[in-house]
Amino acid sequence: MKKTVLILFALLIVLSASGLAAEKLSVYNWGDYIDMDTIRQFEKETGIDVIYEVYETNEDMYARIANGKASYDVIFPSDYMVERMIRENRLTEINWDNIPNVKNIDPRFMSQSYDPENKYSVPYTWGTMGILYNADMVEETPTSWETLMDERYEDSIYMLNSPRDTLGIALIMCGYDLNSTNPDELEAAKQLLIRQKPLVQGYVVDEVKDKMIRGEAAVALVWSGDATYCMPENEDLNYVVPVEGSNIFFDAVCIPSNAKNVSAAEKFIDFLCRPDIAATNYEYVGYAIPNQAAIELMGEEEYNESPVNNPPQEILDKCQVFKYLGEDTKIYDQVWTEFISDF
Ligand code: N2P
Repeated sequence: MKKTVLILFALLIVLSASGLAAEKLSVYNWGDYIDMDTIRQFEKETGIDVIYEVYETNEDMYARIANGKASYDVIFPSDYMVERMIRENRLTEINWDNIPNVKNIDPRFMSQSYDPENKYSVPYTWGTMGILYNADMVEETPTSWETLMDERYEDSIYMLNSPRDTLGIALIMCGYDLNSTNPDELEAAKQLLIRQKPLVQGYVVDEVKDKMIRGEAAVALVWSGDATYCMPENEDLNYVVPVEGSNIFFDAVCIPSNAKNVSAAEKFIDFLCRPDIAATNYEYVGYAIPNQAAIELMGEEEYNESPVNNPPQEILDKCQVFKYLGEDTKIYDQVWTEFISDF
């Protein structure tokens, strides 16, 4: 009896010691923004355990990092949020010697305005905002953001529960710049969203995909990659970037300044830049990718067949990137909280 207890004890100690020894990498990403097989393959190849958590918006991710309660090794901020986090010293400079696969990234996606010397971010995906519509449920093919105010779609519109995205589009609909910091213009955008309320079935983020696939609404404000994800699942679904112009976004991979395992983070980022990994990951995620070698691997022609991920230049020319607005971000926070809390 004594002996058995002792053996059990010894076993416990060995088990917990090996548990401690396993290297860990903590990844914080948008929902549905990586193929879980990509993670499993990374774990298998490196022996590193990935702890994976998801968020729905840049603002949620930022709040969690800024309040200091959590530390992550890898995050996926968008352009304006990269800019903000650089300015606030919240990101680690990337050691490019450890990311040799960056050579696969099309140089056009490097050194953009949000990280001009490309010190802190590795391009991951890009896309536009637009309208996902169900051709069977709309009266005519949408071409304008006005569709989102069309009374025929009462209770049949989904909007994004994301402050910059939804206020940005409302600003465009009012004829203003999507980076406006003018309080009167933001108030006008909020009033427009209040007028729109009876038409809106819900403010959602990741759930929009299943809802649109099931045909629960006629139209939805979405990010292009979510349209790519939905369209093969329901042949009535289609995507349009409205004529008034829209937002184009660039999402990146970064290492927060309080990361605990920078070397594993670099291994992970380099892995994501590998052409075979970027290609299979693209098949799942659906967002356009900056990885030229992966695109060639999949076949450029096939990749370019997606009208959602390859909008014509005249459409791209009408799209603008969100900028970090400094102190004026507070106006957005305030207007958005006022609006969404009594939706
Ligand atoms: C994926 C989130 C995409 C982020 N669910 C758009 N910037």
